[in-house]
Amino acid sequence: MKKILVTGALGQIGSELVMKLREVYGNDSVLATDIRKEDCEVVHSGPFEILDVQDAKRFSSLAREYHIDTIMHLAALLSAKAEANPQLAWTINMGGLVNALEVAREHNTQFFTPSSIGAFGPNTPKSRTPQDTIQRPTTMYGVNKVSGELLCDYYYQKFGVDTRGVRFPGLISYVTKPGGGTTDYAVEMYYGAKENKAYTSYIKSGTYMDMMYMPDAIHAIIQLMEADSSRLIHRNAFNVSAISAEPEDFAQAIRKHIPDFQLSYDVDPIRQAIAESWPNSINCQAAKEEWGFQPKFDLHSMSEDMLEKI
Ligand code: AKB
Repeated sequence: MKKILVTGALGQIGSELVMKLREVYGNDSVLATDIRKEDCEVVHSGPFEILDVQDAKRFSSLAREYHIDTIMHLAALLSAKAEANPQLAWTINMGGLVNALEVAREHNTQFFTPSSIGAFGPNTPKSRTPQDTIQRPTTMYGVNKVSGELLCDYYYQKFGVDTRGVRFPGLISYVTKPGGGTTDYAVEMYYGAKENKAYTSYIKSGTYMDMMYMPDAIHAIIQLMEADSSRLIHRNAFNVSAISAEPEDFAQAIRKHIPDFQLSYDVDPIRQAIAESWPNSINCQAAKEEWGFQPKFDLHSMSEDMLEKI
């Protein structure tokens, strides 16, 4: 029986990943951890422990106590928040990752952590960005993500830890809102459309970024972790995406369901600069070939589902 420890379990990805993992592997097989506790399904449907990922000793003792064989390390600050406090981002994002990898090494567990399209920078090819290419990000978040990818590969090569990861695009979900990211505008637009038939975007019209619907993201994590290790040429981390879109594309998709939806702009220069340093669209061929990545939702099916479920 699998025993999975998830950090950052109450965050945007964690809150859906934990519920899906519990459905697949059983409630008691998934230990959800987070720095805070809330009255929610993740806390009530299976084991939950408070864990600050900076506390290496507690991290290790929880892994021992629950006989953990897989760690899914999600706790991190997102791009805009990291840019507002780069020193804190380094401490949490890198300190937490080193601790998580050390626990994986000590307890001989499989390991997953997400990288991001933020691992690319302004001199990366912008369209159909290859799996292996220039990675010179200009944000602290990007520096953390590239360092994290290298560190995970190092733990695989040096210590034999079975580390795997994906470069996530902006993730769109109606369950838990993201916080402190650059791609958050896309999620906010659906809520704006449902609540007020209007949204003011902090990202400029014409700025393309990769996006994906959360059910596809959760499925991708499980599929990658279940993949035959011998098929993986790459490990940390695979390009994955389903949609390349700019604010007007979302507005048009929303207007199919809410015809009088109004989109206006009040651009935030900091998040706009981050967005402009990222690719317009990434190439996911390696993920498709090595472990069968195949997202189900495009912009229109995602928009229909989001607007129905919010
Ligand atoms: C962010 O905007 O920071 C994240 C990401 C793309 O990694 N959603």
